[in-house]
Amino acid sequence: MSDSAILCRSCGSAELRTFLSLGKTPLADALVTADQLDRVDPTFPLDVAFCASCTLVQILEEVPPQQLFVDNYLYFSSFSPQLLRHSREHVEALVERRRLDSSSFVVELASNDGYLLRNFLPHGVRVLGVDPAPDQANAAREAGVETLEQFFGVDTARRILSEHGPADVIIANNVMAHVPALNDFVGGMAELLAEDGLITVENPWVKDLVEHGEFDTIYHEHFCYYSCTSVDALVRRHGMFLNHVEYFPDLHGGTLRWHIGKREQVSPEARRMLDTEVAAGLTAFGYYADFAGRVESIRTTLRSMLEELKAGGAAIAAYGAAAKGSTMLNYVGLGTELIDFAVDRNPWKQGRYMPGVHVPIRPVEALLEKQPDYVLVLAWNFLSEILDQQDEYRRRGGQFIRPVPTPEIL
Ligand code: JHZ
Repeated sequence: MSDSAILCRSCGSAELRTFLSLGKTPLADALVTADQLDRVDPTFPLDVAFCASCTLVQILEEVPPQQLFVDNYLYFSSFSPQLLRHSREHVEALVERRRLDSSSFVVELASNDGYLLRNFLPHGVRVLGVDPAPDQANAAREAGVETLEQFFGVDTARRILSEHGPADVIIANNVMAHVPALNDFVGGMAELLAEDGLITVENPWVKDLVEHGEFDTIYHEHFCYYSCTSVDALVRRHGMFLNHVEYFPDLHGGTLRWHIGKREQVSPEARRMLDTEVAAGLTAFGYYADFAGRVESIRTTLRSMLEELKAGGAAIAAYGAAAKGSTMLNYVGLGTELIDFAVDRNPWKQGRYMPGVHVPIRPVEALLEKQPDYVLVLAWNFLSEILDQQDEYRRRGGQFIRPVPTPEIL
């Protein structure tokens, strides 16, 4: 039974079943400027569905990528030391295991500000970044990373192939979720990859999203929410194989790194992960059926917790003008009547306002200046990093609130 007019972005099946509706929300990264404060921000439906045919979880709405990643995109990867460390380690492992040197060619899709590719430069490896966001592409070039300012798909793949030859390694971190034309994207990777080349793709795991209540990572930029099962089906359609899987439980709420190649060499870890997903039920609709109820209960618990604190005279701020923060504030209904301001390290975001709710975004130093009683951690994926960094705020009596998996004052 299908309850949507759209077809699955991966397999084209009409068997999409909706299991969660977050209502209509604004674009999560469309941070509002001071002169836009009088307007009502545009909102778009945010409904999530399961494909009964290939198991891919996806949203039904399709906001044009130009609007999402070019016109309204202030996300720079380089603001998290944890992510920078993770990326550096990934590069070092690739250089060593694949014996990469000046004869090798590495392409990264969604290379952002060059946070990852720049680690290849000391090894003399030829690199090319592909990213449509102009400010991020410029920052990458300044870091010495050649960058093609474009969306990736079969056409871009052919252009790169004719100018640079096949890629020995293609890296696609937190981008496969961001692509509506999924088969064009994966088809492009298949064309560009050398016969013995390796693709690594990283993305949060839908199992962690569901089991840890991470509903706020659902927003219009994220068209798809992956499992090993859905990735396996997707890459096989393009003559490639999911050969290996690595798991990083602390990255972005639980991230998988899929190793994909043109030769079938499936590791015991990859088989185990596929089996785990079947055993956990991820491959059937029932697994997702009670998610909406759990999300609703996070909403009511968090809202009443903050309302009670506020009624008792507490001042409340938020940490992280993250995209997921926008889903959290808008879905739960947290505006300036409860949250005085949000802080963020990214200077591109400071001075703007959170979409929809118009909570102002300040530099992180505002926490010590204003010393609010509580800080709701919107960027909960960086919680331990933030707690370490905010030692002084806590020493002075400030307290943090984590919204998921269940709202909790730490
Ligand atoms: P962060 C982004 O989502 C965007 P977001 C994107 N759509 C995606 O897929 C995921 O990442 C994976 C700030 N910060 O990274 C930086 C501090 O202020 O969780 C960011 O603005 N101080 C591509 O936006 C925000 O918090 C700090 O110490 O939900 C975190 O956003 C740290 C560590 C971060 O992702």
